[in-house]
Amino acid sequence: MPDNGSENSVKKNGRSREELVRELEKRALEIRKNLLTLCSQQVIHIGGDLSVADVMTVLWQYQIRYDTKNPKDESRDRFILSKGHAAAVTSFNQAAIGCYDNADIFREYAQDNGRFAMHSCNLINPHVEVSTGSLGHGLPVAAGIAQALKLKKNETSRVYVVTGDGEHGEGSLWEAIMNAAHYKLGNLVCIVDCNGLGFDGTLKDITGLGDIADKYRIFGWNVTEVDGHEIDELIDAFDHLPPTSFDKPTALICHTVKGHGVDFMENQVKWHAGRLSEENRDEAIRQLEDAFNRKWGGQ
Ligand SMILES: Cc1ncc(C[n+]2csc(CCOP(=O)(O)OP(=O)(O)O)c2C)c(N)n1
Repeated sequence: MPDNGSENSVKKNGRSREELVRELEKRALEIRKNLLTLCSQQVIHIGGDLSVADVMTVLWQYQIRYDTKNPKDESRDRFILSKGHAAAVTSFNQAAIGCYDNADIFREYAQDNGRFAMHSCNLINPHVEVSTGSLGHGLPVAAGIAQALKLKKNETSRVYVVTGDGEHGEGSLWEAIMNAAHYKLGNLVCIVDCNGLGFDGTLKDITGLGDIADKYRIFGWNVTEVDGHEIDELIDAFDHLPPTSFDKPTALICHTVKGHGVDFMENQVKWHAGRLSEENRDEAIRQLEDAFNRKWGGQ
């Protein structure tokens, strides 16, 4: 299997760091444009898709070891979307590395027997490791898979799981956090999309979650904190993951903004999920393209 997944992944080979960052930012822009376009056709969880879009782009298009033609290859990395409502951003990233075409997603989303919906199902989509949507289950399942891989002496595969900070209101996550440390699951990487908002308010008001990085540390995890919209920091964090034989699981705490990149969506609870008018979609895409061109000068 290629080092970081399919032939459509972004490779370091021969690229300067700046070129690597630019390429991944360009790809994250494409992901956001696809999300906004889909959101003008269907209701999607746009806020939490946009907050985790940069993280998912680096994970899926740079980091993960996954053969799109052989999704059950034993040596693959496993990916579990614990915040299962971010299915759209996952599907578009998988499309970017060749699991399907974007057109399949636009055509099948929320249709009878379609492979794509608000939440993903592994019975109809072979690129979905575990069906999710009910919060609080993905991390416990991921910890179980990580433990099974260790028992099978699989030293190459990692288990990546993406959780929401609001999702940490589920007690089942904390049981898994405790157990993953106890069983020294160095092959487990829990990515936390810390956008500070849940379904209907700020986490400060809803759960009193406090400092999530400190909590993971106290539970015995290796913790890295990054700005979840800085591609450069994300590359670094993934490049420096400890080996799978490490004696602690890793939490990658990503500080993000819900609705990131679109001024009328940022930090707005009402954009947790919704549908965009065509006019607002065009305005949102214009904002994202302007920001990219301002930074990279239309290179
Ligand atoms: C067990 C369960 N309870 C409630 C919900 C409804 N729900 C969907 S998303 C969400 C908020 C999750 O917040 P967070 O994990 O921070 O996600 P994000 O803000 O990143 O979208 C809730 C309560 C659910 N999917 N599952």
